[in-house]
Amino acid sequence: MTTTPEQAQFDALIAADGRIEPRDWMPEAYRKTLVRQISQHAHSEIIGMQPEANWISRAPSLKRKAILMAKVQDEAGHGLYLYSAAQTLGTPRDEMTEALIAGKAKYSSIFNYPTPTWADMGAIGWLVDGAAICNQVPLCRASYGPYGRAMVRICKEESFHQRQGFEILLTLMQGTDEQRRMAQDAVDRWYWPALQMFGPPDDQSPNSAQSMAWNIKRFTNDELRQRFVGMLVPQAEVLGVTLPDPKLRWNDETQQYDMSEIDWTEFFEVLAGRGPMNAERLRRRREAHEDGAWVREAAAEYARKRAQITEQ
Ligand code: FAQ
Repeated sequence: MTTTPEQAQFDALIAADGRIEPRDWMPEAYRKTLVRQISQHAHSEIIGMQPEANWISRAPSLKRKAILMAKVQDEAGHGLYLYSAAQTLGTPRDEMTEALIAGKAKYSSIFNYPTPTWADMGAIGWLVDGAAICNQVPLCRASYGPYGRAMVRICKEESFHQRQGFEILLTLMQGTDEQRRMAQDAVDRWYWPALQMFGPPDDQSPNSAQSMAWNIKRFTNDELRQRFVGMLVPQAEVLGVTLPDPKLRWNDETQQYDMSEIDWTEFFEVLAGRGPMNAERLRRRREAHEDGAWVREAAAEYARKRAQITEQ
């Protein structure tokens, strides 16, 4: 196959670690993979509002409530920047939303677990936002300009989210025996799903090699998972919680953490829509979309009238 001048220019830009912008020529497969990843990421932020929204009305103090509300609003904002980034690739937002509510689009497995206690707010901030940061900081250097730039702001906000989760757990760990048990129980339930956020193991990750060649992903799923565990170990010591893996220890020879086998059957079940909360998350999302129909109609009508006025 002969290389076209556009393809050669694209390849040269990628080789020089440059940025691809919306009006630049790009291979269709590059565009498709970006729409896939960015839209899944946007859906995750939007669905990801639900597990924490569950606790806004029951937060233990006014201050906690204000912080949690701000965090959940941040997630909505992240979803919006990401949908905007995906739209620059030519896929309309409506199309992405339709795919989500029809149950055809993927979103992160992590948001299909329930949040039965207040300590879950701590565990989500510490572990889920912690994993999100670990995975997303390298995405600030993604070769697609609008995605990389959106990630910079998102990562700053995620890092505040992670600290607030850590602080919730620290407060509980300094409390009564019951509060400490509640914190440990939440860590036990969120630890393994948080490790699964990084995606399947490298030998079962069909997209990694190409995404790395295009400088979208900078590290493999397993590399980032290892980095995350390395980040958690000293923080767990400060908190006084135990990471629920009896085999977890540093291996001097391999220069990485040994750990138990992750339950990939559970992961693939969740991806297939059979996790504990998949049906509920989609039902709620559909309902919110339907409830918002009048807002979309009113906004469209307002825009139509404004356009008429400016035409006159
Ligand atoms: N869940 O070949 P790979 C957040 C899918 S953070 C569901 O390795 P890739 C913040 C994958 O899409 C969470 N599906 O794929 C927050 C692919 O399916 P496809 C969101 C998963 O793309 C915190 C297939 O498996 N973060 O929202 C998962 O190279 C607190 C094969 O996998 C991002 O989206 C999974 N865990 O690597 C919000 C980050 N893992 O499309 C609220 C950006 C894999 O071929 C509260 N995304 N799959 O049908 C990425 O970095 C990558 O897309 C990976 C997957 C690493 C997720």
